[in-house]
Amino acid sequence: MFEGLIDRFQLIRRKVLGYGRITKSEMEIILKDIRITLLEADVNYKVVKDFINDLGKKCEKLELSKTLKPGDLIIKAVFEELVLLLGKVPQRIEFKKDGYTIISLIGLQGTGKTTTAAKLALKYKKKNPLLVPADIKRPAAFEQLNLLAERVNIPVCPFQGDSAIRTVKKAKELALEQGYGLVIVDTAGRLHIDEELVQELIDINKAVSPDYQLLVADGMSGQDAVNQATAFKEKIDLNGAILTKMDGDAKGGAALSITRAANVPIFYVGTGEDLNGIEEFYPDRMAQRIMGMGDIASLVEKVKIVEDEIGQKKLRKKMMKGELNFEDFLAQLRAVKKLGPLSKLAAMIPGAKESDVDENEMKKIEAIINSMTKKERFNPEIINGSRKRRIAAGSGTQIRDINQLLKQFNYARDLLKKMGKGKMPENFPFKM
Ligand SMILES: Nc1nc2c(ncn2[C@@H]2O[C@H](COP(=O)(O)OP(=O)(O)O)[C@@H](O)[C@H]2O)c(=O)[nH]1
Ligand SMILES: [Mg+2]
Repeated sequence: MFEGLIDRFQLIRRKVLGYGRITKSEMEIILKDIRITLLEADVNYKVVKDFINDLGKKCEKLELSKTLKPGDLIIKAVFEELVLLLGKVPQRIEFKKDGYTIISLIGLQGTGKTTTAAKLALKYKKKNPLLVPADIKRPAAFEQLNLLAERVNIPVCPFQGDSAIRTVKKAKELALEQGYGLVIVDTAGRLHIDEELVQELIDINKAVSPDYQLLVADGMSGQDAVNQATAFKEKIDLNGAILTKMDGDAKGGAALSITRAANVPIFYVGTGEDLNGIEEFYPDRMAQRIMGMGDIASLVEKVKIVEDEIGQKKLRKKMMKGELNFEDFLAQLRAVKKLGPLSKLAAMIPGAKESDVDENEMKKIEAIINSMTKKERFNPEIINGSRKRRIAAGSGTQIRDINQLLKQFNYARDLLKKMGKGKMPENFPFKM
C-alpha cells in the first residue's frame, strides 16, 4: 500500500531530521518536497494546496523546545496534519441495539461492491447478517453473491423476479421475521453514473431507507474516486466510503483526497481479494504508516488475531486426541463467546444444530467450571460427591447440573476421540 508515497515520506523525514536548524528557507524546501510528493501520489490539487498552507502556518507557530529538535516538531506537525486530512477520527457503523441495521453499498462497476458485501457480512457475522442481491443488471451478479455467501456461510435473500426494489423490500420483511441484525444491500453498478442508476438508488432508499450508504470505490483510482463520491453525493446521501484494492499499487491519492475534497469519510479499506481482506480505517494509523513511523497499533491487533488462531488450532488438535479437560472447555467457551452469540457454538460442532444450544445453559456451564479448582478442571475424574456439593454451592447450581455436565463432558471427550480417529458421529446431543 502506498509504497511510493511511503518511500518519499521516508526521505523527507530523514532530510528534516538531518537539519541542524530550520530557517525559512529550509522550511520552504520541506513544504515543497511534501507538495510534490502529494501531487505525485495523485492527491487532489486543491487538497494539496490547503494542506501545505495549513502545515506552513502550523510550523510558523511552532515553539522551540529544549527536548525536541526542530525536525521532530515539524515531523510531528506533518503527522498531525495528515491525520486531519485522513478524517481525524475513525468512522464506525453504529449498530442498532434492537432490530436491524441496513447498509447499502453503492458505486461503479468493478469497484468491489459484491466482494465487500460478503467481507462485511463475514466481519460482522455475529450481528446475524443477511446479504441482499439488488444488482439486477448482470445475471451473474446474483450468482456471484451467492457463491461468496456460501463460502462464509451467510444467508442471501432470495431474488424477487427482476426487481431490485422488491428484493430489498423482501429483505426487510425477512429481517423482521427472522431477526437478522444486519442487512447488507449489494446494489447494481454501472460504468458511469447515469440517470437510471441514480433513480434505482433513490427508489431503494425510499423502499428501505438504509442506515448507511457507503460508496465503494477503487483505492487505485486516485482522484477518480473523489469524482465518483462528488457525483453520487449530488444525488443521494453518502455516509462514507470504502476504498478497495489497497493491497494493490494504490498511490494514496484516493485515500488522501476523498475526505476533504468530497467530504466523504473513509469507513473501511479493502486489502485483498480474500474475504478477510477488510480493515477498519484509522486516520492516525494510516498517517503513521505513510510517514514510515511503524503501524504499531494495527500490528498489535494483527499479532493478537494470529495468536488466537494458533491457540484454537492447538486446542482442536488436542481435543481430537481425546485430551480434553475443563480448562480447555472453558477456554473454548470463552473463545466462542468472543465470536458472538453462543448459538454459533453449535456451528463448530459437527452434527449439532444451532437450536441445540441454549444461552442460559452455557452461562450455567461457565459458572460450574469457574467453581472448580484447577486440579478438578484438569482431572475431572476426582470430582466426587463432596466436591460436587461444593461446586454446586459455589456456582449456584444443583448437584444434578454437575452430574449432567460431567456426563456431557465425558461424552464429548469420547466423541472427540472417536472423531479424531476418523469416526464421525451421527448426531451430537449438545443439550444438557
Ligand atoms: N486485490 C483486491 N481485489 C479486490 C478487492 N475488492 C474487490 N476485489 C476484486 O475486484 C473485482 C471486482 O469486484 P466485485 O466485488 O465483483 O465488484 P462490483 O462490480 O463492484 O460488485 C473482483 O475480482 C474482486 O475479487 C480488494 O480489496 N483487493
Ligand atoms: Mg457486483
